[in-house]
Amino acid sequence: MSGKIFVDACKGKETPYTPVWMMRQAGRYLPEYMAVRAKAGNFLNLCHDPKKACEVTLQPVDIVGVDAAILFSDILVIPDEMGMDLSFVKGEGPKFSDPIKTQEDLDRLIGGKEAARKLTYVYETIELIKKELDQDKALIGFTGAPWTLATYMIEGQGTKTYNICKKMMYTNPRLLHNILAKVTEVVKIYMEKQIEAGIDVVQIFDSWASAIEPSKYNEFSWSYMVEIANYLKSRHPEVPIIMFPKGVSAFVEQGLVYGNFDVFGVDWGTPMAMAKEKLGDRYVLQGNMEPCRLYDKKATTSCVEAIHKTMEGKRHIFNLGHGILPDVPVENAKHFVSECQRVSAK
Ligand code: 1CP
Repeated sequence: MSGKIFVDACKGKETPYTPVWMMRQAGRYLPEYMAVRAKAGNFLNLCHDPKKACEVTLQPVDIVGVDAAILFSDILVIPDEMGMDLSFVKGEGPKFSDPIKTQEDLDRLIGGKEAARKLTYVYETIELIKKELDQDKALIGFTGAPWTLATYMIEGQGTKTYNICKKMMYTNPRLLHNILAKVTEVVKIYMEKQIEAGIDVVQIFDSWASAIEPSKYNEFSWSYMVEIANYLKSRHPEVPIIMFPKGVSAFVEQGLVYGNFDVFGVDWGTPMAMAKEKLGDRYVLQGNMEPCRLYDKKATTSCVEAIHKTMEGKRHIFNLGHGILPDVPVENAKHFVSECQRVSAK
C-alpha cells in the first residue's frame, strides 16, 4: 500500500472509501484562487510562479477536501515553450499569434528534450507542492493529449468547428501527423520530468477527442497517447496513468480502447454502466457526474448515489464528467466531495 488512498484506488486496490477529486478543481469558483491570481497579475504569470502555483494547487485540498491535488498549470504551456507565443485574452481564452500552417512553421518549433527542459517552473512547482502536501494525499501531474494540443496550435485558439485542423486531417494528413509526432516527443519527456520531480499519478486530457470521427480517432489521437503511456511505463511502471478522452462513447461502446493506462476517465455523456460493462475489467473507472449537477445539492446527491450503486465501491474514483464551472458555489463543491466520501465509506 502506498499510504495514499488515491494511488491505491488507481491501482485497483481496496480502499476505505472511494476517493474523489474534480477536474479543474483549482480555479475561478474559489475566491481564494481569484485573490492569488489578482496578485500574480494574470493567469500565465501564475503558472510561471512556483510559489503561487503551489498555493493554488493546495487550495481545493484544504477548502473542499478532495483526496488528490492536481498540479496548477495549463496544457498550453507546452506549445508556448516550443516557441509558439501564447497569450490569454480577457474573456476570449487562449491565443497563439502564429498558428501552424506549413511544415516550415512546424520545423521552426523547438522539440523533444530542449522544449521539455524549458518547463523548469513546472518541475519547481511540483517539488514545492510535494513538500507542502499532506502525506496521505496524492499529486496528479498532467498533459494535454497531442491531438488536443494540436487543435490550439493549428487553429490558434479554441474552436467550435475544428474546421482548420480537420481540413488538414483530410487534405494534408502527413503534416498533421508530423505535428502530432513532434508534440508527442515533447510530452513524453515532459511527463517523465514531472514524474522525476515527484508527481504520484499522470492524467492525459484529450478534451477535444469528440471532434474526430470514431473511425479516425485511433489514427489521430489514441495511438499517440498509447505511445506516451508505453514510454512512461517502460521507465516508471509504478506511476498510474489516467486517460481522459472527452466525448468518445461510440469508441467506448465498440470496446476499442486498449492501452497501457490504469484508469479510464469517463465523461458525463457516457453512461457509467456501459463503461463498466465494456471497460471495467481492463481499467479502474473515474467519473462521471455531469458538472452542472453541482448547481443543486439534491441533484448532486442523487447522482453520487446512482454512480456508487453502479460501481459498488470497486475499481472506481469519483470525479465530474468534465471540469467544474466558475459560477458553482463552493458550498456545493464541498457537498459533492463529502457525499462521495459518505456513500462509499466501508
Ligand atoms: O484564471 C483564469 O481565468 C484562467 C482559467 C484557467 C485555469 C484555471 C485556464 C485557462 N487554465 C486553468 C488551469 C488548468 N487548465 C488546469 C489546472 C487546474 C485544475 O484542474 O485544478 C488544468 C488541468 C487545465 C487543463 C486545460 N487547459 C485543458 C484540459 C482540461 C479541460 O478542462 O478540458 C484545456 C482544454 C485547457 C485550455 C484552456 N486553458 C484555459 C482555458 C480557458 C482553456 C480552454 C479554452 C477553450 O475552451 O478552448
